[in-house]
Amino acid sequence: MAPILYSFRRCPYAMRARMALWTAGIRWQHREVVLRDKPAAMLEISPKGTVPVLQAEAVIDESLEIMRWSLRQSDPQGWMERAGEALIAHCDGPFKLALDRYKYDTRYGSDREAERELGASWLRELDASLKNDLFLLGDSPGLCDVAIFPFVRQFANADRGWFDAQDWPDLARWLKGWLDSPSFAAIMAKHAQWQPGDPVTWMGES
Ligand SMILES: N[C@@H](CCC(=O)N[C@@H](CS)C(=O)NCC(=O)O)C(=O)O
Repeated sequence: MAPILYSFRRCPYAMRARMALWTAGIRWQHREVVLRDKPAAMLEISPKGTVPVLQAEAVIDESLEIMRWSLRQSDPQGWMERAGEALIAHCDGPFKLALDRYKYDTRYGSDREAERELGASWLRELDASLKNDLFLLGDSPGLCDVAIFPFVRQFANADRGWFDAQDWPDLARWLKGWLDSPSFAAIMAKHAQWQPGDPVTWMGES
């Protein structure tokens, strides 16, 4: 049976999972989730209640694991050869923390500009490394590029004017490359909320 993916369009974790499924050429049954109204079928297999959740031969409810599972099926661009685990750990740890505290400063009672600077200081490091290479770990994309760009997108969108005014041309070029890519356009297709009994929404290549 084709795997089932519980996903939310704007979630950066779900984006990275869909990018990997798509690039691996996997065909999946797409179930669009609304976070305030999570389907019982998803909570039954993954009670922690985060997206993405992939139901394949086993249940995988961590985005990086879904990426690795997809790339074990097929890794046509050799993403696993440039995994960049340390970069991903920084993205998912300190950068995500600063991103949330920048974007939702009223909710966290945080200092918006200080948090933005914490995130930006790492982005300046990425920009410096992108001066030598087209991608974060060389001239071809790796797991880390795909795992990280959805979070940089979110950071950029928090204040697009400010982001665009920064002097990080190689970071901006790298982000734009991902956002303009056919794979990103494909995985950002809009779907109505999934309801039990709906006809299957197929995504990915057959
Ligand atoms: N570590 C998880 C994090 C996933 C996550 O936090 N997803 C968010 C949406 S972007 C979520 O589902 N939050 C639960 C909620 O908002 O109820 C992963 O990598 O898959």
